[in-house]
Amino acid sequence: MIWNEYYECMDREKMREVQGKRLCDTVDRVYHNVPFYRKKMQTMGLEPGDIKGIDDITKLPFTTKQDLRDNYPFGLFAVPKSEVVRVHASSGTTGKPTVVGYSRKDIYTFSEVVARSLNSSGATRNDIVQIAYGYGLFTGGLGLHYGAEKIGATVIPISGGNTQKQLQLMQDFGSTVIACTPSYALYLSEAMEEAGISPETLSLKAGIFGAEPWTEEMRQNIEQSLNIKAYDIYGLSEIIGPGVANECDYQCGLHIWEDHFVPETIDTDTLQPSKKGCIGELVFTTITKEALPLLRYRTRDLTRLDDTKCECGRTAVRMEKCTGRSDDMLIIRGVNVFPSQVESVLLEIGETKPHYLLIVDREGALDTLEIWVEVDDYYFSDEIGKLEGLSNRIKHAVESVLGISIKIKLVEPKTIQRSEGKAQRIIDKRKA
Ligand code: DLL
Repeated sequence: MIWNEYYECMDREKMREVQGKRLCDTVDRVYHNVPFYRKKMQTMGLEPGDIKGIDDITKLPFTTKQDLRDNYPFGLFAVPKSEVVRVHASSGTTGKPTVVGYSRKDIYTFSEVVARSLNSSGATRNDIVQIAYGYGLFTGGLGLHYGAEKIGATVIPISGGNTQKQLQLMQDFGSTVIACTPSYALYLSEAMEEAGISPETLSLKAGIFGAEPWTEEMRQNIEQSLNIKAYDIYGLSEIIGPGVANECDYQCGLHIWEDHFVPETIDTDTLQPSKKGCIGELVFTTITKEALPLLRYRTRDLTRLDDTKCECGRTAVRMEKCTGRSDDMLIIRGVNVFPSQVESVLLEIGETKPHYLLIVDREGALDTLEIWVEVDDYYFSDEIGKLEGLSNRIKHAVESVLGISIKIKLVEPKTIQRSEGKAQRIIDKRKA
């Protein structure tokens, strides 16, 4: 069963019509209610009437995270504060958080898109969904919560952390679905192993993992260690939170709920639309949001779009699993490096633990990259040759993918800090 067959399987031409109409309404609203957008459009010589359909979207101005910061906290809201029923915020790395707001209708939309996401991950009213995303200003916990209630599932609102309790409830309550970051899923599987809990004895069948990049190799690792099917859920607070897109059973890209969020990909240098099917920066325009409608929001996430029909029957465009953000991209001696490239290689070799950390530094004028990888205890008790052999194998494999020389440091289990939310995989000492 598809949660909202009407929209999820809509003929593409018809979808473009729906999007066009909603886009025109949104542009009209932001022009009249958000001085920031009115000014931007006026500077470009653009009036709401110039936007006649979805093809005109490329005429509109972009919005960036900096624009949200500059208008902190509520400057981009398009409704009076009395209409705002909830706010969320993301911590951000510098100074003030990014604040987002929701009207009652936006909360309804939020639960609708999360309901679709859960449903496309196979969850139904018969499931017990353990929500281990953080509750609070982060959109993960409450976002998943409302969607899971909407499909009629039984919700366990445990929030992030408290790993022993997670395991206890998972066993005692018979959770069938776990929702958390992929890195926390790894942590849970490790804790399970330590506690002598075999995943086969649990009722878990699916995981809804997102909020951070994770590779196909990581998916396999998690699926095996937890004995579940692992689905990718994507979203960002500026657009609504989790549930902007989600995988279906075929796991061949994440369906974007595009009757609410119109995706584009752009070339980051020219800011022009990327060529069809090519990787670019993902950009979203919200077309139903009331409190914080955003035009062409630059996500910094890199992916490509595929609008061919999926085997599941949905026509909703799919974004490829997003394994990198332009912000996460390290430039080391002029070479672009994504942590996900390292993750793929490590997990493919398969002789280490799936916990790693990239440490970037500078020696004189030269950038250096050291990768810490955890290995089993027994490597340290065994003869040193084994450790060296493994270290060399990893070094060569990573170097041949990245094209730069690196250092590998094999470390004992638990050396790298475990994450209850989004994992931190990079320490860039050049910025210190
Ligand atoms: O992370 C919302 C969310 C919560 C998504 C729970 C999924 C599950 P923010 O904190 O605003 O919102 O961070 C958004 O996280 O731009 C991506 O860079 C990254 N991200 C989110 N989901 C994925 C994913 C939430 N599935 C930022 N794969 C986004 C890769 C993801 N990156």
